[in-house]
Amino acid sequence: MPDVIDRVEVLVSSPSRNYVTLRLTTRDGVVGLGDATVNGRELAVASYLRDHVGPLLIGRDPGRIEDTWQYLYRGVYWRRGPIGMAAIGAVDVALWDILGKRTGQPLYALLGGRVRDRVATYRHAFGWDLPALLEQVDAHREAGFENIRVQAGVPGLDVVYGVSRDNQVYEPAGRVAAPAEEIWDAEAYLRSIPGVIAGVRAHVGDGVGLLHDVHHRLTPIQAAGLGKALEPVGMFWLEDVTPAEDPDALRLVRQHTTTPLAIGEVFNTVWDCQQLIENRLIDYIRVAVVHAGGISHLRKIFALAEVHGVQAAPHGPSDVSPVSLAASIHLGMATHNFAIQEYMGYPDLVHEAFPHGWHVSGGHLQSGDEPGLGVTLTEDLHRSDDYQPAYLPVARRRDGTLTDW
Ligand code: EZ4
Ligand code: CO
Repeated sequence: MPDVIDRVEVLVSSPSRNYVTLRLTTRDGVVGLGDATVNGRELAVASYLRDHVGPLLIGRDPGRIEDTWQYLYRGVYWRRGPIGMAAIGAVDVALWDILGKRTGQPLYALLGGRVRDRVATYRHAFGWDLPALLEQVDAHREAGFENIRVQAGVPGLDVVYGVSRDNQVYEPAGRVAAPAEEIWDAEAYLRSIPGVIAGVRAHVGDGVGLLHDVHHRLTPIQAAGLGKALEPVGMFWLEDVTPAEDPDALRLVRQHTTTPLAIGEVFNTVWDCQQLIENRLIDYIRVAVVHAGGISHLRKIFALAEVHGVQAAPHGPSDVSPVSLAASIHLGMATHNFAIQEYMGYPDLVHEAFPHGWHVSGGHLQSGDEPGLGVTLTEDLHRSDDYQPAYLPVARRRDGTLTDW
C-alpha cells in the first residue's frame, strides 16, 4: 500500500522574526517541511494552508508531487498571487523533502545530481556613508566572500532601504501595528549612489563582485542612467531597478546600458517573467522557492531561463526561512544555469529554531548530504504565542505621494 499524508500542521512562530512553516507527516511517519512565509502577511497564508489546502492533502500519496502541484494550482480556479503560490510552494517543498527521506537521498541527488562542488553566494554590506560601508565590505571579504551587495545612506534622507544607521543588523520588517512611513527621494539617491559604489570599487580593486539593490524605485529612464553611470564600476548586477510588474520598463533600461540586470524576487509564476526571459531583458532571474510555487515550479522557470541564456539567482533574505534556503541551495547544486544564491544571514535564534545541514564554507554555500532538505525544527522555538504582527515600511515622496518601497 503506498504511504499517504496523514497529518498537516501549520506552525506560525517567531524565533526573533515571524515564519510560517508547513509540516506534513505520512502514515509511515515520514516528515516533510515547507516554508510559507510571506513577510508582513503571515496569517493570510497560514489560513490558506490550514483552512483550504490542508484538508485536501489528507490521504494523498506524497510521491505524486507534480500531480499535487497541478491540483492545487489548476484546481483552485483563482490562480497565482503571493499567498496561494507560497502555500503551493510550501506543500511542494515538503513533498520533495518526504521523497528524499523515503529514498535516503539528499534533494540535489533527486534533482539530477551535483553539477558543481559548491554554490556561490553573496552577503550584504551596508553603511550610512562610504567609510561605514567599507568596514562591512572588508569584514565579508575577510570571511572569504567574493561577492558583496552594497547599500548606502542618502544625504538628506533619514531612512534608506537596506541600511541601518547605526551599522547594526538590518531587518526591513518592523514588529509594529502599522507600516513605518519613509521618505524616498530618487533624485538625491541618484546624485549620491554612483559615487559611493565607485568608492567601494576603488577600495576593493578588481575581482570582487559588487551588487546593488534599487528595490523597484526608479523610472525606466532614471534606471537607464544609473546603469550607464555604473558601467565603469563593472557591477555583478543591478537589482530591481524598476517596479517588477512592467517588463517593457526593462526593455528601455536594456537599450541604454550593459550593466547586468536582475529582477524577480516578487514574482510568483513563470508567467510573471516569461517575457523578460524570452526577450533576454534580464541577466538574472531572482524567484524564490517559497514565493514562486516551490521546487517543481522553480525548475520550470530555470529551464526556460537556461534556454534563453538567463541565469538563476534566487532571493535569500532573512524572511526566506532556512527551510526554503535549503531547497534553494539543493537546486543550486543540481541546476546548470544557477549563478548565485543570496544569503542575508539570520539571527542566531533562527539557526537554532531550524537546525540545518546546509552551511557556509570558504565563502560558498554547501547543501550537506542529509536525506531530503536536511532541515529539522526545534519544537520549543516554534510557539504560536511568539508571533507578533510585522510590516514592511511604505514610502512617500517629499510631497506625500505614496511610492514603491
Ligand atoms: O526587501 O525580503 O534582495 N533582497 C530584498 C529583501 C526584501 C525583503 C522583503 O521582505 O530585496 O531585503
Ligand atoms: Co532585492
